[in-house]
Amino acid sequence: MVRRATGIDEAMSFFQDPPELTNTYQTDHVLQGHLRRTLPAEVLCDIEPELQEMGRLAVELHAQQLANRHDEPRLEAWDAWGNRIDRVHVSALWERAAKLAAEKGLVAIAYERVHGRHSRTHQFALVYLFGPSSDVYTCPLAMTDGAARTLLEHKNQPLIDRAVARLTSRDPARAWTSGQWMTERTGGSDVGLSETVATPSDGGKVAGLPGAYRLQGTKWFTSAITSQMALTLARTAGSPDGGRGLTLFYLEVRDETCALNGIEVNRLKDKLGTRKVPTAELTLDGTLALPVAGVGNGIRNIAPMLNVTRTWNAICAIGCMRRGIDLAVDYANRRVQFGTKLSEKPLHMDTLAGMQAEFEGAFGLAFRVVQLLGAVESGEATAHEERLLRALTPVAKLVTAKQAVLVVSEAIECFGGAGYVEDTGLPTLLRDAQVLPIWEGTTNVLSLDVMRAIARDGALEAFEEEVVSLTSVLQQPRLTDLGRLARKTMAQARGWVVESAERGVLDAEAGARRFALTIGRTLELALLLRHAEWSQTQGDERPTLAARRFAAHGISSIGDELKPDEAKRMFSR
Ligand code: MFK
Repeated sequence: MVRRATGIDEAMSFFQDPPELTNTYQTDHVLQGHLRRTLPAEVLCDIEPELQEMGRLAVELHAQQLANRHDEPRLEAWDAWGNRIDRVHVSALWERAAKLAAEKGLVAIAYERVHGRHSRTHQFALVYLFGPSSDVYTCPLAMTDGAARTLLEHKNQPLIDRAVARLTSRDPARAWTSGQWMTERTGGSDVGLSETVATPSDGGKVAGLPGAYRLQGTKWFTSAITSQMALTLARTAGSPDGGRGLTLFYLEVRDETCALNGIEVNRLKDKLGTRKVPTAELTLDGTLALPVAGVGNGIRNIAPMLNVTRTWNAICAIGCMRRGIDLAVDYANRRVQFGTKLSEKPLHMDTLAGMQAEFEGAFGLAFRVVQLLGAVESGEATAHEERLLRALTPVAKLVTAKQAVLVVSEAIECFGGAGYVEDTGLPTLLRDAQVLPIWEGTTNVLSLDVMRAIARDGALEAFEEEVVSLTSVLQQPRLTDLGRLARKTMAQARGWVVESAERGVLDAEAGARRFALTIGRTLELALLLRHAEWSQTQGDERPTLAARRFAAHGISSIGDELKPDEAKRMFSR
């Protein structure tokens, strides 16, 4: 027995065993069930060894996370002789994660497309396992995936030739990551206010490619400044105000001599969470950059990147929920209070069941978006699937992010005071979860995006069709009852859209968040039910239990609403 405190008789002292992880693929019946239901058997057989290995690595990396808690990024602005070098040092875990991510193909798999429409599921199953052990290395990976997709979508062949092979490389020595520099001091949500200007350079080139502009401005919140390239926005002379007047640019952070491309790193951000991510404030002063898709319509042109990174956000949200629950369940089997293990306490198990139900709902929605993305990218999507992907991406991002904060907060509470103590590593989980509803569009901004998709892209019909098709296959009586609840709530949501449109734009805006959350939870329930129906045929009742508990939490936040002026009056003095 190890003596763990000096001067205390071991026989009289108690030490709590900490929670432990075991291979996070082998112990994850939710992921396994989803893959068995949605993938052809030969695809699952092919990818399962990778999943097993990632589940093993997740445990190993988790131990490294705990051991290197204080290893945070550092900016070395000057060298000994007064030269500005702006070198950013990252943690040892980040260096390892970069190598692993390339070797395991965490971005590449989506572009190699070995398993056709299932390649995105393959990729994101690995990302889901890797994410919570990576100290948010998923951030640069998400942007890298988004950049590759955006360059391909715009068919900019010279930039595809230059960058995409690197962004999707499995060779750590060759692999690049990309930044996504959008936010300025004027706004992270209202990107159309961006002040950075772009002026045609006189013969300037980027990587030997002509037609470069020089950028002048400040980027206020640039995640993962260690990337080799970035996509960014700037306004050319004479362009109109707003997002339409911005242009999407490609730039490389350093030139072939390793000198910074007219970029100064002013400082790294001191943030609540994602502390291992080197997030920087930058000054662009003559940065050479190439337009990706002509001049103008920068926000529309960067949208493919946003949609990919928002999908990563949803997957990372379910990954961190799963991690919190994993640790809390293991702990419940170790911790004894009031005479029995916590796992024997009905109230504690009821609490864990509530968390698990939220996680399983979120899981189904996030992986449905992944499935749709795979179908669209492989050219096999129906018109319904294409419309649904556009509308479901912001819904999944916003609802899963909120669930992640809630579930991870509960997971911390499951440890009592220990969960509040830094060197258990548990507080980091909550801090890192808190970014999920903020970056890549806040809940309110994404709710407005959902309303835009309803107005322009037939999203309401796509949501309805999805709920009907998922619930119409249900046969088990308990599940059909809940299916009726999902359809009823969907009808209520449609009624709200129609009525609020009649009442005017302010009412629709005020209710957008409650509407989007309602749609998200309704679809989560419908997807859970669909999965539960299949699981029953496999003799597995767990998804049915999760669906029942999820429904008991409620799925609608539409009801007796305040009018916008009433909400304002609550704060009148
Ligand atoms: C852990 C994994 C995740 C890791 C990620 C880490 C990286 C984090 C780094 C960042 O956080 S980067 C910053 C992320 N910033 C945002 O997400 C911006 C949030 N704000 C919005 O999303 C606003 O809604 C938006 C800037 C888009 C609003 O700007 P505008 O100027 O009012 O745009 P508008 O008029 O709504 O849309 C312009 C065009 O883009 C329209 O098309 P048209 O020109 O044809 O009319 C829109 O339809 C189109 N568009 C906008 N959003 C779209 C879209 N198209 C498709 N999908 C979308 N989501």
